[in-house]
This record gives sequence, C-alpha cells and structure tokens, in this order.
Amino acid sequence: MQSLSSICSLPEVARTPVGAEVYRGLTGLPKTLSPWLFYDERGSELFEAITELPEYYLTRTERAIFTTYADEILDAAADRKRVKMIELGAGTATKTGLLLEAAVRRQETVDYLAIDVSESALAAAQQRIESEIPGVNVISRIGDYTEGIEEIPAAGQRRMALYIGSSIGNFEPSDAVQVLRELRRRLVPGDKLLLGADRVKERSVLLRAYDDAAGVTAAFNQNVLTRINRELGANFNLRLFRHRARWNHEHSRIEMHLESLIAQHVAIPALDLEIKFGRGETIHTENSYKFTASSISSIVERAGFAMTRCWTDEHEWFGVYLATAV
Ligand code: AVJ
Repeated sequence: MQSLSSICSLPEVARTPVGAEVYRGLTGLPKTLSPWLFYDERGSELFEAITELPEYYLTRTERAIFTTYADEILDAAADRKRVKMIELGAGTATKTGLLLEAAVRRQETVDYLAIDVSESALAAAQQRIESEIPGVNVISRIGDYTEGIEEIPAAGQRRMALYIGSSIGNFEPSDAVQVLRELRRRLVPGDKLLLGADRVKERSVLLRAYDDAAGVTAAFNQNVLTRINRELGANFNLRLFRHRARWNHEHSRIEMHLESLIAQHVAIPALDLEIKFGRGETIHTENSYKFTASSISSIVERAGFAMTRCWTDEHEWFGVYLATAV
C-alpha cells in the first residue's frame, strides 16, 4: 500500500501518459492496462504482422469488402455531391486507398484529411498515397480522433468520416457512443460516417484470431511488459507472464490478458512501486468487442446518426456501415 505522503510526492514520470496509465492500471483491481500502450515502435510492427496472419481475418476481410463495394459505398455516401474524406486513426491507410481510388473515379480529385497520433505513419501514408493515387490531396493532422476536423471547410461537399478497422471495438459500448457523439458534434446533418466493425461469429474462429499459431499476438501482448521494463525500469520476466485470449460471451468481446504463472513481485522503480501478483492473476490488456448489425446500429444511433446501409463479406464475418448525421 502507498502512504498518502508518497502519493502526493509521486515521481515525475508518474505524470507522463505512460507512467500515469501504468500506475493507474497496476495499482487497481482487477489489474488492467490500456491497449494504446501496445503501440510503441515494436508494437506497431507486431500489429502490422498480425494483420497478415492467416488466422487474423479482420483486415483482409474489410479490404475485400472495400475491393468489391468501394464504388457503391462512394455513391451511397455522396448524395450526388463531391465527397471529402476524413480518417480517424488513419495509421498507414492501406485499405483507405481503395476508397480514395473510387472517389477519384467519381470526381477526379478528392481532399483527404488523415488524422493519427503517429507522425511517422502519417508521413509514410501521405507519401505513398500522393505518389500512387494522383488526384488525392492529402492533408495530415497529428492528433487523437476528431481534433481539428471542423477546421477543414467543406462548403457544398459531403464529408465522410472513416473510422475503420474495428478500432471502435476497443471501447466499452458507452464509451464507443461518446467517441462517435464527439465526432457527430463536428459534422453537419447529412454528413456521413463509414464505420468498420467486426462481427460476432463462431467462438473458435474468434479465439484463433487472437491466439495465432505463430505466436505473433502473444508477442504483441507481452511487448507491453517489455515497454514498461524499458520506459519505467521495471523487471517483468516475460517467461512468467503468459498470453491468454478469452471469449466473454456476456459482453460479446474477446479479452486479452497476461497471466502470471507464479506468485511473484514486480518492481517498477520509476513509479516507486512494487506490484504483487498471485499465481493465475491476470493483467487485462485489451477488449475487442464483436457486434451484430443490431448492436452496432444501436451505438451509431445513440451517437446521433441514422444507419443508412451496410456491406459485408460472404461469411458475414465483418461489417462496413454507412450512417448519416441527423
Ligand atoms: C486494432 C483494435 C482492431 O481488436 O482486433 C489485434 C487489435 N489486438 N490483435 C483488434 C488487436 C490483438 C485490433 N484493433
């Protein structure tokens, strides 16, 4: 237990985003860590590797939907106007290219605002898109979610905000509503949201996607401990924390955990902490919610949009939803 005086004199590093999150997550019960901690340089590389795994159907299924329906999606979004695209969490924007190409086929040129927290991913995306898809005018903004989108004038144009890749699945449903409501506030009636969200499906398919045979997802999960060791001087022993993926039926979500294989103590010197783990105790590191057409509609509608259309793949494994700001 921390005494009050030591909380009042927390080390400086506890005030950095990483320090504060690790402090919050590992002193609480149950122990948790927020999934944004995964994405240091190594974590971002491991995530890219996950998207290419045979078991991780999400990325390739969403891409297949865009490949088949990009023109239809653009037609449905445009209402005969010119479309302007805004992407939240653009990352490397590889799937977005399919939608941008469809926009260029329709209207010859398109403005594309890419927003992401990673400056390097944005720079790479901008360069690739500008060289591969002439007609796209890329503007990039470093930031979280919707910051700055209202600065981009769209007189007479339809704005289409993209929130793809099932990123929405990381949020508890009530927080997902908040995120979309924040986006809605920065749009005008008639503007569009294109949302990609993973669907509920057979449990074994879901579990394999989050516990692949090559162990890439396990390495991705454990990398958060390597990051804490490096950035906060902790002494997590990676061999003593095992990757676990579980299906939580009640909440309709895949959970990722790191399970302590023995009773142990871990020191985090930069936070002045010693964390005690029981054998079998876990750190809950991620939720990945899975939706039905009706559960995602409810979230979208509570956020101030009307569901307009949806597209899926042949197995109905992934959903792409077009909603209109009301
Ligand atoms: C980036 C949040 C969509 O939930 O599938 C992949 C992250 N975690 N494998 C997902 C992830 C483990 C991914 N999202």
